[in-house]
Amino acid sequence: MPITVAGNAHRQHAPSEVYVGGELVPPLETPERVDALLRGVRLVGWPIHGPREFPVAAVEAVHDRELIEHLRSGWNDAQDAGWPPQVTPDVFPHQGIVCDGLRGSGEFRRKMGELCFDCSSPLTAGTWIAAKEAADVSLTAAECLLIGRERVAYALCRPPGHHAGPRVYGGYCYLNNAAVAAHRLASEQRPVAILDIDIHHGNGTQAVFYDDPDVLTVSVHEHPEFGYPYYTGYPSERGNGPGIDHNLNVTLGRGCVDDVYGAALEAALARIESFASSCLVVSLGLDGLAEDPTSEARLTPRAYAAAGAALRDLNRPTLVIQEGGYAQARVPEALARFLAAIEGL
Ligand code: SP5
Ligand code: ZN
Repeated sequence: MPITVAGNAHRQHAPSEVYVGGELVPPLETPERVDALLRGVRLVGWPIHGPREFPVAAVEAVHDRELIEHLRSGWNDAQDAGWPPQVTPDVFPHQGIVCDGLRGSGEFRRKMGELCFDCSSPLTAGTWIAAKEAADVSLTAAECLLIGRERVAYALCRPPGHHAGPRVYGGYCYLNNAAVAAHRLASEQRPVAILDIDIHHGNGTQAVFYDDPDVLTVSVHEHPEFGYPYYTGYPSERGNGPGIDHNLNVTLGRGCVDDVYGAALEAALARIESFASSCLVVSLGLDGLAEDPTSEARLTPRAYAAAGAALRDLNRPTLVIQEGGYAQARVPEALARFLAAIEGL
């Protein structure tokens, strides 16, 4: 039977409010999400293990040391500098103002603006502990695949990770759990394929592997003309240098329904099938559900069952990493149907 890895330290990251469109609102990315996801796991009965702690070197393989240091100690620096208990940048080094290289009125101020790309992802007292645990959850699940004991493992990561790039965080994401695990898997058995089916573009994962022909990145998401994060995710983004044509963006129109989603997923899977990877990492967001407030998609749990079944048919060792999904009433059923289908039930 496949296994689940989940931790508890994520609860220490629980912002009380975040900015959306300039307004402070209650956050969607909450500890209670994990409770809903665990309800889904219990519906399929997969055993649940705690994470092992890994050296931070595993994270340094995909993230700049300065980003890691900022996540680790930026909140403390901010408190010393008189910032509020939830720290969000309020000035960014926009290309319209930066003139002669990136400088700032002090290191901390420069890092705040440079390393964070949106206003919905505050640093709090427990953010580093939670983000590091999520990376450890994904690495622990990856080890299960490497040992060869499981064909499928589910990493119940929170906070999510796929918007975090080598040197930037945002979109509720701080460390890129999927990229960290994929890098670890690729170091043992190349090549690796990543399929990102969160409804938002996996810009961070794309950026980490953009030049790398050994890690194929494929993302299915709402078109950036209307879908978060708005500035990336176009089909013209195909990779760079040796990594050209090892990144594929498949975009969805407004109000996407199950059948349309299934066809888009087929195109994504065809590319993965043509790439003989030793294993597959799936960034699973459940935020395409009709009830989810962060997308315009109108999917039902049936779409996630179909995705799980299609992945089962690929028949490769598969690491499933939890990304987004905010419609807590619908998440347990969608997750359970995905997991049951990927198991082959
Ligand atoms: C990991 C992940 O799923 N991150 C998503 C971050 C999305 N944040 C901004 C969402 C803006 C939603 N706007 C709501 C408009 C109401 N229809
Ligand atoms: Zn998402």
